[in-house]
Amino acid sequence: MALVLSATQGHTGIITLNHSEKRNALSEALVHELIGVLDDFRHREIRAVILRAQPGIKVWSAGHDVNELPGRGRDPLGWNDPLRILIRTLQEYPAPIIGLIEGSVWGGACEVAMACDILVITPDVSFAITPAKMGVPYNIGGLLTLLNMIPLPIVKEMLFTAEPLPSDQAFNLGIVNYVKPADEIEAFVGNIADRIALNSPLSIGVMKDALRLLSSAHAVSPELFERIQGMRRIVYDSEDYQEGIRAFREKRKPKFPGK
Ligand code: KGA
Repeated sequence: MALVLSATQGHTGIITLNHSEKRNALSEALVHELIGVLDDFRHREIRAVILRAQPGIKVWSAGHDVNELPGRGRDPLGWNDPLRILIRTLQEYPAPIIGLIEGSVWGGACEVAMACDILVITPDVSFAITPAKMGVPYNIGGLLTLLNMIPLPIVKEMLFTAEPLPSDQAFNLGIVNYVKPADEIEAFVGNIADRIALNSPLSIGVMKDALRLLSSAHAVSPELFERIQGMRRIVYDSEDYQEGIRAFREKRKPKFPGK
């Protein structure tokens, strides 16, 4: 069974996450298929991509596949981690990606949403960024993706509480472009894609890339980078990290010793 479905309508490509049994967790296999579809769309010069889950779904994506997080002592979100590869692919994709979101969005899937260019959601959507529930030190690039989309006090609250941010707050803060009822969202998003497809793909592609480069133009010195990596290492070497993953696998609440 395909973990990801794809279709095209004119210049628009549609990607549907299709692994609801595992709540569309971003496993290596699912990410691999998703990137394969984007490669195909790129060759076919698709001008706008819609990234969605199955209509009416309760969980848009449960985030990183927790069962694929490495054991203690290895960076859980290193450069070649599937989530990291997916985020870079979305950000570097040469045409706009519109996130059509229904249901709850968890952990790394929130970053996937934030890596989309335009977000349209239904009223039932919530975004919960949950590394603190897992003892995971989120990575530098990932924090920057979030910071580019979410105001700092809200990012802090989301990261520290790991609790869901509801759709109305996401809209009021400008994190998402539109909130639409479930029975209207598909036509609404299709219409945005059609309007984008009428414009110059070259102009749009260059502006998307320029915006990506400008918004990632933070001055991170090698010393600062290494310092943050060193701080992160303390976390993924910790008992908290082991306990977080163990608790998920045992389907219970974690008890973090804080060391
Ligand atoms: N990774 C792997 N498997 C997952 C998963 C995940 N993130 N989320 C759900 N599953 C599996 C789960 O183990 C179960 O498998 C099935 O999907 C249905 O889940 O049937 P199995 O083999 O037991 P469940 O929990 O029964 O579904 P539910 O009751 O509908 O609840 C849905 C939610 C999404 C609320 C629940 O599954 C959940 O809390 N999942 C974890 C959400 C989360 O915190 N994700 C963050 C992952 O970490 C992450 O992205 C990082 C790296 N991070 O934040 O730093």
